[in-house]
Amino acid sequence: MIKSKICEILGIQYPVFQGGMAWIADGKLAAAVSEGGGLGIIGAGNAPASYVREQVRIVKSLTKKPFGVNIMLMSPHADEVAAVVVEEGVPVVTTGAGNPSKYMKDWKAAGIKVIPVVASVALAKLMTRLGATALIAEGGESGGHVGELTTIVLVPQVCDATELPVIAAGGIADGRGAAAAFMLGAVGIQMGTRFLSAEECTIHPTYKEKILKATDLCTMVTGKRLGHPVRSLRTRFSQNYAKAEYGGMPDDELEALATGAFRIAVQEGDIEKGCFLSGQIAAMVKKEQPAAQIVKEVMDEAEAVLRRADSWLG
Ligand code: TUI
Repeated sequence: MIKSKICEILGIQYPVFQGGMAWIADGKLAAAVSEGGGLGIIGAGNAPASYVREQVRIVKSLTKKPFGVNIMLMSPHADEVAAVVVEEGVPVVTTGAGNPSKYMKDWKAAGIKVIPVVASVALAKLMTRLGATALIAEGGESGGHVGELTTIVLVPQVCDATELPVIAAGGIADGRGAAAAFMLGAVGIQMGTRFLSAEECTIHPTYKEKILKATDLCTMVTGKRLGHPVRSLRTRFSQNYAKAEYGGMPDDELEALATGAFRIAVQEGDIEKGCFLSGQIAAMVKKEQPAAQIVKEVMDEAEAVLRRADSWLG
């Protein structure tokens, strides 16, 4: 069984994180992943602090194992959510879509293990200096908010820039991807898109079906003009958005077009108004299964891949 230092640090069985996907990763999904031996993570997204508190209490009622909360730093509620994780004694906090420097001191004082997502070497170095527990290096193959660099380019550079354990994310959905991440120097992986197919993931059936039927060129990136590039499934919504983006629609109208679109996809499955966030790897997500089975299957497969690789050496 694959074990790494992140397992010891966090008290988990498998070095597998479930991405804290906004509107998707609720207490039920996070608890299922944690019960399966990985690290389940609640996605705070743009939700108010009361929602996050409620989801934290759900996880605590379903598992005694460690779990995390992802704080989306562009959220208008980020400050309140940052306080809730302290009040609720959340063991692990991950952050995304920004720089969490201003919260680090309080989180560390509360004994929280802080694991920021970084998309550049500069942020990796800053987070190392500020006392992060580990880093998630997320490449632009991922769904949602994306940085510039790919996983295969970002992960080794982040590993060289820090002494901290590095978790690889972006474009990983099976044991081959996990094995490749370990070869790049990572000690764990984070998957988002693969967990969209979990039985405990309660997204709208249309969303799940779209992921299970996705093909290689199914995703696209929109939102670059406003400085918030987002990867999602290529739908009428995303194509219309791209047309508006490059057709000179004013900024405020463009922003209004996207408002609420993630939530609409998740809860209503509306293909006209919803933005279905997805990583590029969706095409390799082929079946619905329990979250715990996903965690085990990916790590068993990674182990088999690494053993096979050894035999290449003659
Ligand atoms: O955060 C994500 N993925 C997300 S967040 C999200 S919700 C959203 N809402 C409105 C606009 C945009 C997104 C949907 N998906 N992944 C983690 C991630 N963080 N990927 C890349 C980054 C990142 C990028 C730049 C982190 C830090 C950064 O630089 C910050 C700085 O100031 O240096």
